[in-house]
Amino acid sequence: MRLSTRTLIVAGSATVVLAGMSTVGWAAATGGFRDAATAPNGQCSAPALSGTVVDVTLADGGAMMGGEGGMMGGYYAVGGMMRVLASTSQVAAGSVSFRVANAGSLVHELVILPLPAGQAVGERAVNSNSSVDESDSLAEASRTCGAGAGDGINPGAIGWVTVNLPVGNYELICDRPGHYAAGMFSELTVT
Ligand SMILES: [Cu+2]
Repeated sequence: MRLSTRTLIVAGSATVVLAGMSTVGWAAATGGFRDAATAPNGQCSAPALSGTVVDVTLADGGAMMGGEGGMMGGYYAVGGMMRVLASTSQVAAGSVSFRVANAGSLVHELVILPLPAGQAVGERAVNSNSSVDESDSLAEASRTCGAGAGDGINPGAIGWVTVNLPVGNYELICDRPGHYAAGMFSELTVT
């Protein structure tokens, strides 16, 4: 029951992506979060979050491949379906809360990294673990139905984190092995 509900929602979202929506605003435009605080399958909700709230959807196109199970190569082969989709690309400096929904079929996470001057998103070096250097991470949302760092956000669940962001450019990434290289990054400008 739970699985089928999530699959339906994710499949609908994937269709919107295929239709060519820009990544920014996708979640808001589709109402992908329903009441904007509940996980895609309703398995958990975020508490009231302080500061500016940014909704982030983590997508892998997995639903298009039939949902659960393996097929990692398949997901990548779908082409550009592994994404970090934020409800906005610009926020004011100060307290910012990220409410992160995993709409895919794989475990994901959100890590907030400063974007070095002169570097574009997606350009970080990938190490031998198929991950990137997170040593300058400001915060991450990687806990299923919880705040802050954990073991990853399960499919259909949400996580959240609140962080004080100074003016600057940031990169929102998923650093599960291979996911950054597969396209899970997005730029956030703090003004
Ligand atoms: Cu990921």
